[in-house]
Amino acid sequence: MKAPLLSLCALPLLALTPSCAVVIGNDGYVDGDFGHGDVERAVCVISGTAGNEGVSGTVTFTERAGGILVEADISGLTPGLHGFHIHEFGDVSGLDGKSAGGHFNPDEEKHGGPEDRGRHVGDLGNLEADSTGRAVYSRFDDDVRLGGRHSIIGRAIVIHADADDFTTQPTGNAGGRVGFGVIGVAKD
Ligand SMILES: [Cu+2]
Ligand SMILES: [Zn+2]
Repeated sequence: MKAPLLSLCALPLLALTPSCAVVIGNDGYVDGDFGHGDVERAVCVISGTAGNEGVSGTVTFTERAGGILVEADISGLTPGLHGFHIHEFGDVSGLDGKSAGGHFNPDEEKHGGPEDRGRHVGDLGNLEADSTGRAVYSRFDDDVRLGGRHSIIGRAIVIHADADDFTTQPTGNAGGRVGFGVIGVAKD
């Protein structure tokens, strides 16, 4: 929940349109109103890329005090670690996953691990699939947002063939893209 501290319209001529509202939320970010209202939950349904059709699952992002709770439950992976990122574009038209672009990085930081300072906003670390190919992930993140400059709405989740090493620039050397989906607004 945001407690708006300030709401103003810079230009009187624009005062008739709700889209001119500027709200400084208690997360310190200036949030434009992109028509999403105050989004508190987002969801991404994962599909397999070409050749990886067995990959499926769901990723959710839920606003909580102190950050965004990121939860994933993915099946159809090979056992072991798989790079798990938010990529810049919610474009899943390319069946190899490449149309999603690179890691979401609004602050032009270096690639890193999820607990690193100054990482890409999209750097969520790795999923770890068990011997049946199922990966369950749950952690709080204080870089991703559901509004404002760090908003992940309309961007993509990409799951990779290999582990993210948190070091190689700018990708983490996580290999090909085996699963992807677009992050959308979810019912609260
Ligand atoms: Cu990635
Ligand atoms: Zn990255």
